[in-house]
Amino acid sequence: MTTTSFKLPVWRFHLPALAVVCALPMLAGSLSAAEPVAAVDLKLPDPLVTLGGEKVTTKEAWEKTRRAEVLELFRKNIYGRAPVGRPADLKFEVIDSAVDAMGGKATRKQVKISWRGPGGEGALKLVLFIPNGLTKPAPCFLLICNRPAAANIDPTRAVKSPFWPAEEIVARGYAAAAFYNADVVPDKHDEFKSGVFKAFDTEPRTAESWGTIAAWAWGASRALDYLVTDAGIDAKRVAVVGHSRGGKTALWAGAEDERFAMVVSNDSGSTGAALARGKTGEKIRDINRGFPHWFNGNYKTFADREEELPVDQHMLAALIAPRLLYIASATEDDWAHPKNEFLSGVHASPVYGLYGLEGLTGKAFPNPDAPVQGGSIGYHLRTGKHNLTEYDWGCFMDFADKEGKN
Ligand code: GTR
Repeated sequence: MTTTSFKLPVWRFHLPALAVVCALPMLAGSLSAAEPVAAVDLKLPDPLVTLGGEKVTTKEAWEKTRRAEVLELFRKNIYGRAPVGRPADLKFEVIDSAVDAMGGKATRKQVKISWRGPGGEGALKLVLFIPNGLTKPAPCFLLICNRPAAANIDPTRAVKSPFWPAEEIVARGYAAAAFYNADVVPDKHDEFKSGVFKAFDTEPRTAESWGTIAAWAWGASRALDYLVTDAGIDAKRVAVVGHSRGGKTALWAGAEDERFAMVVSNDSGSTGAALARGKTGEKIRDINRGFPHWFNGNYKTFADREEELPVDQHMLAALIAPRLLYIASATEDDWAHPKNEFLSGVHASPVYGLYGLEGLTGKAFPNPDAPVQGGSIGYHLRTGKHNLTEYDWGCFMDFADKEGKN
């Protein structure tokens, strides 16, 4: 048995809350001295003005009114509404367990999490490694894996991938958990006839019915339903992590399910962390054309009408407050638009401010490989391509560690 010397992070965990729209002028020119851009007014909706026009100045007002408004706007206009939360008959079956995984450094479990709905049944397989030798339950990183499972989240560890460096995660005192998103529903447009849609959707589907990103987020919550029951896991310190389409999913999972104590969005781009207003690369028209199943019907109507959306993605980031939020970008990922990913964090920060927490307000767009981790919203711009790497994971864990020492 090994012991780890890491300090257990004390992630903040909190309760629900709620939003409208006014113009928030933004000087993009203040972002980076190295790469100046013209001052623009993105006319962002204000997370802190209610639909009734009232200014939100306290965390109580945010939680009581505005947070629910904002969440509802995202359900209605973008991600859709899940027809079910935790199904009554959700089942957990530990189908594999080994105390001597990773050369004795971890306990491995594979858990079949299954459900049944009016239209059929389904299951996801959670792969979990818990560090051995800890004196307390382990905080956990849960990856929503959007790449082939065998090559990326291999429970045998015969195949190792930087996409999920489970050994490194365990070595730092965190439990490493992952599931394959396609277990919930495959990533294809088949008119919502398979997976969890088939199990739970009622006809007719509407323009507000959930899309695939919301379905995967639902799966992350079912994985969390298991994790909170495992005595080896600290239920109050589970982070949800995703890359690209998985990063969009992680943000939505964290917005919908406040049990996640930390949310990590890696290279999530359009309809993930990146602001839609002023976005270059992938726009709303592109994403709906390429992936018509990811979002709801209403979102299709916002093609080339970004500025008419009653929300923008900084408000999705704000829904994570006051929990930890980490946004990561890559220099060669213009399609995702790193600067607009950073700006979501900047403009979500006033909501963190209601809790007396520091976000990214006043922070300059950083140089590559110089993470900004001082507050409750972290950000880095990694040198390189659209990918999830060991460098990214190292930064996520540094951020979680650091917070624990505050
Ligand atoms: C792209 C898509 C992005 C991103 C990416 C991925 O093709 O345009 O929004 O989600 O796929 O998931 O790798």
